[in-house]
Amino acid sequence: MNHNKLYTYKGGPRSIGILAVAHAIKFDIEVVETNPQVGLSEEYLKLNKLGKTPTFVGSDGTVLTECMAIALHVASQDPESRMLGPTHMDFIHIVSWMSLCNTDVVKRMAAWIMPLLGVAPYSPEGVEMAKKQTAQVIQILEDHLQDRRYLVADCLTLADPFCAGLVSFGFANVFDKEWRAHFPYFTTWYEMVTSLEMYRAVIPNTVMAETALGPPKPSMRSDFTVDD
Ligand SMILES: N[C@@H](CCC(=O)N[C@@H](CS)C(=O)NCC(=O)O)C(=O)O
Repeated sequence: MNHNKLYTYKGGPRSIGILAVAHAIKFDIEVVETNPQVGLSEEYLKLNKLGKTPTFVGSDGTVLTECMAIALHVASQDPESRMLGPTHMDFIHIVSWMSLCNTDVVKRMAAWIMPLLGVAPYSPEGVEMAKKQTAQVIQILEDHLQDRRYLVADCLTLADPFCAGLVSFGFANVFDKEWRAHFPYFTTWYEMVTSLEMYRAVIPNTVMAETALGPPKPSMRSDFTVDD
């Protein structure tokens, strides 16, 4: 029998929300360890022509790339679940938050973090600029979460684990204690989502940086192949 499969790597920020929702609605997905940084098979490149992760292959042969599409597909497997929001407009807002986090938030965070990890060219000005731009986009979430527990409606939806998974990369590397003090509502929301059973089933221990990554050592510089 064919299983649903998700090709991704351990802790991949774009896959956490997908796997958390699958767990919540008891939709079985086998994770196939696939890491573009380690190398990809010819077979995988036929599924995902850009050589990115995640990729979903359903038990019925459905192939999906793009984490948002995969997450929405998985969440819709249980029509009783409210993961896609109680109303149609809530659903639209869920997609809106997912898109903001998967594009502007991830890109700005990556421009801050990747040079510090030595996997993108480093310049102090570039990192400083990316740090400011990250703060600007996270401020949108901070303002929104000031009087809300969840991103959309008055209940947990796909937007919460999906967006928390995406920003986990920031919390683990650069959103340190001092940074978090400027974004208390956003941080409280993140702590709430990452402590949910559905999230912990995927990431049992969430890492919060005590101090942000510093400039890379010369020995960390590589041949810069990673996008974000
Ligand atoms: N548009 C794709 C982007 C996927 C993506 O960039 N994934 C990253 C991992 S989170 C990747 O595969 N990076 C490897 C590379 O760019 O070489 C999506 O939203 O799923």
